[in-house]
Amino acid sequence: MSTSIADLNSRFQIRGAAKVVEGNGGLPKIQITTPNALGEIYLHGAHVTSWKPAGEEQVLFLSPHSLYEEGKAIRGGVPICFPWFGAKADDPKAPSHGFVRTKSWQLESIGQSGEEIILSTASDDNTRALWPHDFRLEYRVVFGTELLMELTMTNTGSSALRFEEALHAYYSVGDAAKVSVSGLDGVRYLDKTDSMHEKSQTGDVTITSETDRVYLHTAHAIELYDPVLRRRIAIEKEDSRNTVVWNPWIEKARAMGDLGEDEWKSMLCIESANVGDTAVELAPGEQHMMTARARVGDISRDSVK
Ligand code: TA6
Repeated sequence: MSTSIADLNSRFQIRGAAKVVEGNGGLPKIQITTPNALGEIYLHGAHVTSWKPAGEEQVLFLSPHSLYEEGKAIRGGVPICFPWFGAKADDPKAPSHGFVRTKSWQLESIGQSGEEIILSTASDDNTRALWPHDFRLEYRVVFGTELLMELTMTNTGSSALRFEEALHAYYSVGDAAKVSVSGLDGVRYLDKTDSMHEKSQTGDVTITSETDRVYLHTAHAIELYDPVLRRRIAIEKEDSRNTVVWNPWIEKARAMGDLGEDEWKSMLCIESANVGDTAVELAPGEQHMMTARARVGDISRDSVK
C-alpha cells in the first residue's frame, strides 16, 4: 500500500529544503531546493530527473515525451538498471534493463540539509518471478554542488548471486554532434552497433552516428566537453568497471515513442556500470556499493576548440 504524500511529508519534509510533491502522472517525487542545488527524484524507480547546481543550467536531460506510468521507465535523468543490463539473456520478454527502474521505492530518509535522499527497495514475489534471488538495494543521492549517487546491493538470500547494474545517466548537451568525451583513450569496448565487435578507443569519443559502446575494465574518470553549452561535466566513479556511452542518433530516436525526433541532439548517456564479464558476484550476506559523481565546470577560460 503506497503511503500518501501528506504522510510522507509529515515524516520526512525538511522545510524550505526538501518535500514530497505530486510529479508527472501523479507519481510522487521529492523536490530539493537548497542553496547548493535544485533537484528531483521520483519514488518510481528511485529515478533522479533533475539536478541544477547553483549558478549552473540543468545538467540532466529529461524528455518532455517521457511516460510516467506503472511499468514504464522515465526517459532521461538517471534510470537504475538492475539486476541485468539491456535485454535479459535467457528471457527476451523480460523488461529491458531489469525491473527496479519501474518499481516504487521506499523513502528511508532526507538529510537535515535536504540534500541527501536515501531510498530502498527489496525482492518480492514479482521480482522473484523474474529473478530467483533475494536482495535489498539502498540508493543514496546527494544533490549538492556535485551529484553523488551510491547504489548499495545486499544479497539477503541464502545462495550466491550475480547481477549487472548501471546508473544510466542522460546528460543534457547543446548538440551531441559537437561534444567530445575524454578519459577512454586506449580502452577496449564492445560496439553494440556492430554486432558487439570488440574495438579499441582512439582519442576522445565523438558522436557522428548511433553510438552504443560498453567500455571494458575501466575505472577512469570521464569528462564531457560541451562547446555549445560552454561547460564541461566531470564524471567519476568507484567500484564500477564498465562505462557505457550511448546516443541513439536520428533513426533510433525516430523509432522511440518517448523521445522527440530531434531530441537525440540534446542528450548523451554516460553510464557507470558493472555488466557482462564484470558483473558483480555476492555470497549470502555480502554487499557491494557502486558510486558515481558528476560535477560541472565552465570552459569560459578555455580557448574554444
Ligand atoms: O545503455 C545503452 C542502451 O543499452 C541502448 O542499447 C538503448 O537500448 C538504451 O540503453 C535505452 O534502453 P531503454 O530500455 O531505456 O530504451
